[in-house]
Amino acid sequence: MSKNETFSKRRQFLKSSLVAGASVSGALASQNVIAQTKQNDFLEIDPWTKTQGSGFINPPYGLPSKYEKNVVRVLPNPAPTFLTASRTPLQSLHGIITPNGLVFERHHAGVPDINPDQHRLVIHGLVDRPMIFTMEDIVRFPSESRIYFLECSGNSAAELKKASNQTVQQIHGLLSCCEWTGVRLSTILQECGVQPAAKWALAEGADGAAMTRSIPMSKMMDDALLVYAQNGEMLRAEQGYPLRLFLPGFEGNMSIKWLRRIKLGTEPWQTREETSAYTDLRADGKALQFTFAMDVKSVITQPSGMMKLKSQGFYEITGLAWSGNGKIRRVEVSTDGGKSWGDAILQEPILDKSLVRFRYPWVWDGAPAILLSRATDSSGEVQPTMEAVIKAKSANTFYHNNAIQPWRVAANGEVSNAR
Ligand SMILES: Nc1nc2c(c(=O)[nH]1)N[C@H]1C(S)=C(S)[C@@H](COP(=O)(O)O)O[C@H]1N2
Ligand SMILES: [Mo]
Repeated sequence: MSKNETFSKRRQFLKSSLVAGASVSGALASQNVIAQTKQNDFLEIDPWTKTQGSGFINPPYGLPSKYEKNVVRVLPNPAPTFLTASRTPLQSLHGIITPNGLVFERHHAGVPDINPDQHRLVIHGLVDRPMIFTMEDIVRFPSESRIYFLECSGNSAAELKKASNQTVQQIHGLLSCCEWTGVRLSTILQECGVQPAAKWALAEGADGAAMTRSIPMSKMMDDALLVYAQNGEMLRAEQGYPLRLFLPGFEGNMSIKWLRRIKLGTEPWQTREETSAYTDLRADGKALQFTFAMDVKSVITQPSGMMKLKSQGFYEITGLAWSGNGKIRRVEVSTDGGKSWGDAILQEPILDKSLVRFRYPWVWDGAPAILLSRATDSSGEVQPTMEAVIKAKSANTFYHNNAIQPWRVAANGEVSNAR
C-alpha cells in the first residue's frame, strides 16, 4: 500500500470513528501530505537499510531501544530523604501490561537479597499440620497465571491535601498491572488442613520491615495467590523475589513481598500496618480500619500533565481504568470539564481486577479544554469527584483516593493538573 493510500484509509477510519458533532476538518493537520509529483522518490533508503545490523547483544538480557531511555520509573518529587517508592511511567505505557522494569516499587526497609534455595515459607497456627515449604516444594503445586492490577493505597494521596502540577506518573504512578503466576493459596492451605476456627491469616515478609498484615480467611481461600513469577519470568527482587502473596483487587500493602510466614488465627493481629498506617481518619477523629478492595478508578494517561499538544486536530484520548470490586463496565470521557460525557471504547480483554485500556477519539479545536474520565464497575460503583471523596471520607483522609482526575489543555497546548 502506498503512503497516500494508507493516509486516505486512516482518514476514512477517523471519519467513521469520530464522535458525532466533532469535525474532521483539521484532523491530523500536522501530518505531512506527500506531494503528488514526488510520488516516486518520497521513500528514500536510509543508511540503516543499507548495512548489516548489530549482532546479538551482550549481556544477552534485552533492553528497550536506546531511544526510549527516558521511559523509566521516577522517585517522588520532591524526593524524601529516605526513599520509599518509585513510580510507573503511565504516560508512556501502551495496552494494559506493565513491563517488569517499570513496575512501581514500594518497600518499607529496602529490597532484601534473598537466596531462593535458602528461602522458606512457614504455615502454622490453626492448621492440622504446620509445614515448612522450600521454593522447590511450592513450584511443584498446580499453578495459574492471571492478569491483575496492583495499586498502593497511598496512590494519588498527596492530591487530597494539595494539587500538584506534575505528570500522571508522579501523581498516579503507584499502579501497575502484570501477569502473575503462582499457586492458589487455598491449595497449599488445604495441604496443611485448615481448622474450622480459622477466620484470619497473618502474612509476614522476610525484609527488614518484616511487613505484616491480617487478611480474612475468605480472601485467602478465594483468589489469593502465592506468586513466584511476573510477566513470564521469576519475580523481580523489588517485587518480592522469590515469593510474594498476591491479593487481587486489595490495597497493595497487603500483598506481602518476600513472604516467609502465614499464621491462621481467629482475629486480626492489629499490626502496625493496620493500626498506625493504612487506616482512614474520619471527621469525628475515629479511624476506619481494613479498607481492603481498591475502589473503581480511572485516569487519562494521554494527553496528561506536563505534556504539550503541538497542533490542533485529531488526538486519541487514552487511559486506564480498574476496580478492586470486579470488572470495568464503562468509562465515560468529557472534554468540556464535565458538562457533557461520551462513552469511551474499552479495549479487550476486559478482565476482573485488571487494568483496562480505554480510548476516545477527539479533535482539538485549539480552545482551552478540560479532560475527565469517569469509570463504572460491575458492582455499579461510579468513580467519584474529589469533592465527593473528601465529603465521604473527611478532609483528614489520606489513603484510598479514587477521585476523577481533570487535565486542563490550555490554548497553547500545555496540559496541566486542573484540580
Ligand atoms: N514485605 C513487604 N511487603 C510489602 C511491602 C514491604 O515494604 N515489605 N510494601 C507493600 C506496599 S505498601 C505495596 S504498595 C506493595 C508494592 O508492591 P511492588 O513494590 O511490587 O509494586 O507491596 C507491599 N508488600
Ligand atoms: Mo503501598
